[in-house]
Amino acid sequence: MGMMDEKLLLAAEVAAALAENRPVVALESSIVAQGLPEPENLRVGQAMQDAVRQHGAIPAMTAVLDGRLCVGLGPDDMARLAAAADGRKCGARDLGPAMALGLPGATTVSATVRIAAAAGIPVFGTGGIGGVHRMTAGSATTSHLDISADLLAMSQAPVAVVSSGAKSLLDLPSTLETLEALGVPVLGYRCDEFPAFYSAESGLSVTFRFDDLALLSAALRAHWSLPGAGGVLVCNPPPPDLAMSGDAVEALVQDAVRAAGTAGITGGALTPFILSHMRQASGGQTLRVNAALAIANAALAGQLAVSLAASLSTGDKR
Ligand code: PSU
Ligand code: MN
Repeated sequence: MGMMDEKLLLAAEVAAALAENRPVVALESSIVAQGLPEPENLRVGQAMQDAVRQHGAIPAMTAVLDGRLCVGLGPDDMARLAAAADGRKCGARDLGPAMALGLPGATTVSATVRIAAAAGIPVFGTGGIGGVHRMTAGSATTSHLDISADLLAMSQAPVAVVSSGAKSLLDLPSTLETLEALGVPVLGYRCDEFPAFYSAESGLSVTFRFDDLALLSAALRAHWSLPGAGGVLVCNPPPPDLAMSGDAVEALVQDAVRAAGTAGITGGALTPFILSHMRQASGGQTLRVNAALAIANAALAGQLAVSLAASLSTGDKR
């Protein structure tokens, strides 16, 4: 069956689970290689995998290694990705070139969605998705159009992405409008507001709220029963014991954006600068929230994968 199969390297337990229609959860590796600082990155990557297992599913973290798309990474693979000097942050468009060049690549949401779809994994857990960057004066994070490939990729493949929304340094209204234009449902799991990553408060609404996993699974199956339907964003607010207020986060963003302006930081260096500035200015709180929400989202993704697999085996096939 051609090129895709020989280029997809499924870990043995992932292949076995998929063959038996048991629940699997895709996880991204950019959060480990680029998203979090050492040593939190490897700890969180492992904790996300453990959380998926605790809920009865098999974790499948994705990456490009040795010219192949790996689905299911062990601790050594994660460490290798995090340490790779020539490692790339791979979006969906970067997968082919990185494979051909044999470069190690950590996958973002857009790349992970594409690989999950190729492997037949319908549920994916992550921290937060990329979105539309702010361009308004004063609080701008970019001087030019910058829209994450995550949004388009989510519209192109039938994968449910469990996340705590998008980071509040993004333009959240424009991010939601883009998801609407792309036909991606934004579903709140036990929340009415679109989460703003560090904070549960954005003042923006999800399209529908679900309080029950079986009903959420039914919504996914119904969505995917229509021809051409793509992905779904499932929103899980950050854990309440750690979540910050919307105002506190906004103040941190504004401060960081000002500091970036003063330091002349632009382009690809901007987001990492802002995140690390916020980390320091909050005494590490943003990092604690980030770690906790990523693990909680992996846990919810595990539960959702279990519920979806159960509904597929008992109900009519989709
Ligand atoms: N949000 C996080 N941590 C991350 C990212 C997003 O809380 O590490 C990563 C994800 O991999 C996401 C990517 O897909 O950043 C978006 O990057 P860009 O805006 O360049 O598309
Ligand atoms: Mn971008």
